[in-house]
Amino acid sequence: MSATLGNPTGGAAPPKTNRLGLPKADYEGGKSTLCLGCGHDVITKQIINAFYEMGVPPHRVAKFSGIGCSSKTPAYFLNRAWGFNAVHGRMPSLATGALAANPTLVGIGVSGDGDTASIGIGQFVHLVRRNVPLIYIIEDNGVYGLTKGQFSATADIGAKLKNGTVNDLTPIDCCSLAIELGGSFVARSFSGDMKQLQTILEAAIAHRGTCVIDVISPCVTFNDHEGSTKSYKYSKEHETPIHELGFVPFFEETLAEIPAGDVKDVRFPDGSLLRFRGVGRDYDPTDKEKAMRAIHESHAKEEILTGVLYVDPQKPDFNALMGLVDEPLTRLPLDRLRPSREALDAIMESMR
Ligand SMILES: Cc1ncc(C[n+]2csc(CCOP(=O)(O)OP(=O)(O)O)c2C)c(N)n1
Ligand code: SF4
Ligand SMILES: [Mg+2]
Repeated sequence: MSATLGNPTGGAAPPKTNRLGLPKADYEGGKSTLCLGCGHDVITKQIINAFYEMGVPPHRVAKFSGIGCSSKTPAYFLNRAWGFNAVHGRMPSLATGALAANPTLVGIGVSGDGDTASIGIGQFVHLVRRNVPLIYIIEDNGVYGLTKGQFSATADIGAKLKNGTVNDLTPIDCCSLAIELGGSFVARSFSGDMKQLQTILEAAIAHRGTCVIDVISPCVTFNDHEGSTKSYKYSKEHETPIHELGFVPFFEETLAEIPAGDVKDVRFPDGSLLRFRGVGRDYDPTDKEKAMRAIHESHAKEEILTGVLYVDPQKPDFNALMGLVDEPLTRLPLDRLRPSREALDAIMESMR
């Protein structure tokens, strides 16, 4: 009886669809095998929401990851996308190659704080300085969840493990590092702040260049206790959004959530608009020095500063800097793919 409610034809109501006519189910993936309550699963849900709302065709997406609980998550979203699971910490070089070979794909990488800031730091820094067009999510829980909870390089000084071990090594802040390296979209969020996270992800889909999104994502099994600075309770109490965010994708016209007025608007090349309203602070997300200062001050105040901390939508991405063509290399005929005999002869001649 309940199946007929609200549907005069008597059949099941058709599912809600996005601008491509696809239901949310087309953006989902396999069933998660992570611990119940893991922050990473909440991030997965927001990735599904963001790609659905933005109406990205799932088969136009390439998913990348390394090794870790976080790196398992691309299996739990966008089943119909392409996917590649790299060796621990080596996802950036794979993604760089794949997205150079086919720039028509929307690239999303999911990594962990260990996969990025410990073993993968050498790869991460070069991805950012090259501005490879990849949405790079760090699911940051301060520990190596998959190998039973050792401190990672993002663990705060004074943070305590369950067994009482205290971290006294300086943490790496992936956001300030990314801004320093010329990152063109740098954000921090918290898995417990779902609305902000979804808005950041939607804006990242519109951006062309590396989007570093560091998401505090509590590990409920190994790092959610008293004395942890990445627990759900600590993160909830210390999260400090630096602004309110509103996003209008290029295919919509109005932004009802945040009225114009005391706001800053940033427009992306595709016409999408990101609107920032300050929350009692003098903050400009396009000012690199202010962003760095705000992050440093947040450490001293023990705040977890969240929002889009820095953005430069005009910075050319890696493919543009390299002068690559917009078409996938596999579709180029041989005469466009390799230099002609005359061109090679001229190079040889020049070296005589
Ligand atoms: C080359 C190599 N070294 C070490 C490991 C063991 N290992 C697997 S996952 C992992 C850390 C994962 O931590 P993180 O990236 O923070 O992901 P999380 O599990 O916390 O989501 C380590 C050290 C490995 N798989 N390969
Ligand atoms: S060990 Fe931690 S990070 Fe891994 S699935 Fe469980 S809660 Fe999540
Ligand atoms: Mg981790």
